[in-house]
Amino acid sequence: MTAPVSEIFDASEWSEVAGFEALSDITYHHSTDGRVARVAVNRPEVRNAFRPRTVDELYAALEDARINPRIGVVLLTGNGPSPKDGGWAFCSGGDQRIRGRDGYKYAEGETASGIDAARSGRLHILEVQRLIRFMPKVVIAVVPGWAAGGGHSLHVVCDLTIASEEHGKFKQTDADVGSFDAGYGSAYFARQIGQKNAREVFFLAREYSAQRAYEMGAVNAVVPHAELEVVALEWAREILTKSPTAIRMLKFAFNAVDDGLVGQQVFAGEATRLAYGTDEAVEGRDSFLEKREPDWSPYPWQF
Ligand code: S0N
Repeated sequence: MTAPVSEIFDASEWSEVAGFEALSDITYHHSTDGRVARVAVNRPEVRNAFRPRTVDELYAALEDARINPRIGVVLLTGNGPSPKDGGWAFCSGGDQRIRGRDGYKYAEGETASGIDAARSGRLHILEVQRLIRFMPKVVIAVVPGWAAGGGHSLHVVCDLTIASEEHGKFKQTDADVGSFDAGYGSAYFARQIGQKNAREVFFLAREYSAQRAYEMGAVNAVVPHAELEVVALEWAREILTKSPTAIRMLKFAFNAVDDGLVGQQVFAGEATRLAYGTDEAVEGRDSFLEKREPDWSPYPWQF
């Protein structure tokens, strides 16, 4: 079955991904050369708001991209336009129709008393944020319309953002709807665009054009709507010409300063991985296995 995709989606560039035929809330494609993933929220009638099922599907597709050694760049976007009014969206955050006092109902139609207590109130969009943050691939937010609420946070946590000149719009509605992303969505956003700007975006919950978001430093490029996905794929292909190890180490280096001990742990893990590839580390392992003293003499105390 071919899922409906976006008006600005070029089907000749993409293939559906085997094993992901049953998706309902997102679409998931790989570029024909298998090196770029395109993950798109596919609920344009509600400005691509996410419900728990959407988040589950986003997580599964992003995790698949993370562990695929051919994939180096992920494009995260929203399909459109809305069949109801022609509006475009990247993502408008949590689906407010199913947000209860006890968190998000897992399935539409669940009553408060029927909610699985183990899943009640679980804000697992934060797990998607962490997957984007910690995957050793470049994730580009491709914003064809509204990035609002938790959708705004998703663009914030992506490595880069490219927005539609005509339809790209940004708004942090959290304070309008009694919600707050107190993690990457706000604190890290302030690191990106400065405290005063970030506080304005959250405290006033105004609408910002793609151009204004670019001027604030929240967006990398503003491009004509019809060319949005073309440009995003060009950026992805340019990144793919670079050293995968250099890109991975750079992403984790950029992250580390804001991620505390977790950031250090992730960066250190990559350093250890590099060290294991040296003759020096092999000598340490072999000396243990051969029950002898290690011979470090070939390895100087470098300066
Ligand atoms: C996006 C906005 C500004 C677009 O306005 P516009 O163009 O005037 O369109 P509308 O007519 O308003 O919308 C068209 C149709 O889409 C429905 N709709 C839009 N957004 C949502 C939504 N989020 N949930 C459900 N429906 C939505 C409209 O109702 C309309 O439907 P019809 O045609 O039937 O009338 C504007 O739509 C807007 O402001 N949307 C709401 C944005 C918002 O407040 N989102 C929620 C913010 N909070 C979160 O996202 C929290 C979730 C989260 O990410 C999080 C973060 C940290 C910790 C926890 C969480 C967590 O998971 O909760």
